[in-house]
Amino acid sequence: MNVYKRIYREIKKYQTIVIARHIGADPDALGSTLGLKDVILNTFPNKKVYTVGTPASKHKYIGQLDTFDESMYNNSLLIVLDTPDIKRVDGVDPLKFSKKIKIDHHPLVDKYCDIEVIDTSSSSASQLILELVFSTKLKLNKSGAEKLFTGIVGDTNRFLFYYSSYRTFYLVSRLLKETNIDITKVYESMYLKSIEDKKLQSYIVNNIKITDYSLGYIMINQDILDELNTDVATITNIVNDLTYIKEMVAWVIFAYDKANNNIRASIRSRGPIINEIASKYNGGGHIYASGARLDNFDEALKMVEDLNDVCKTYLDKI
Ligand SMILES: [Mn+2]
Repeated sequence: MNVYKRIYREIKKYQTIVIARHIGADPDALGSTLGLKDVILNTFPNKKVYTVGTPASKHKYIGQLDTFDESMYNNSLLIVLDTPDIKRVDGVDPLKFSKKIKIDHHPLVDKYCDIEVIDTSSSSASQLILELVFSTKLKLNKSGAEKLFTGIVGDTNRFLFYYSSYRTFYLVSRLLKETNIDITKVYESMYLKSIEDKKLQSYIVNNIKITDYSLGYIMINQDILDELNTDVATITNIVNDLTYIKEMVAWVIFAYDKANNNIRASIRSRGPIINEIASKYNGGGHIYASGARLDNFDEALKMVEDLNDVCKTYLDKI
């Protein structure tokens, strides 16, 4: 039987369903989990469906999360989306559920569920949920469609990245035809920025260093964060706004994370493969989009050297 049909059968069977995703929620993690919840409730109005994990205030437009309590471990189905490693599942211990399903588009890290759909050719977890919906009797509604669209747009950076495939456009086209959502409303919720946010972007552009091999890097310590009146999550996220700068083939923002007393690195690339370097420094991710955690800025400098080597190898080949 087709794996989506098997998943549908489990969804149909369970009265209570808990949907989880990775820590550090992004639009795809939230859009896929909240979108799936909407779709399940639209199809089976009497079920109890909970989306769990720590909320992220800047993405609260996507929807409200539920509070998890221990009683939910009993007799419920767990569906984990967008999360390759068990230690990054937010808010629940997957092993305490008797039935578990994982749907993900990252390369496999841990196998921790009974049914696992891993498709690294998919742009996003939200795209896989859309595929699940269109392959089964699950019924898409407008609010679910908005959330899934948000997730796809988030992970593809508005269909910019290479993994926006014909499948992505096909599924999105069908979504738009069936639900007629207002995409400009979605884009405004996602991309409207204050002038202060744009000034942060200018700070990065004005201060980023570029090596001879087209690696861009910048180190942000606590003093700079205070001076800019921002936080580690906001500043490292600017990495997504630097995609088409001619002088850089890969770029990384390092920033001090006070809460964890370490350095967060956000890395992007438009050619060199960067996730192997990220894994070397306590991180990981996609080939062109990764993150890592470092002990201090000296270690960050070593990572700069490693990334620079990767850029050099890449430039030598093209
Ligand atoms: Mn994702």
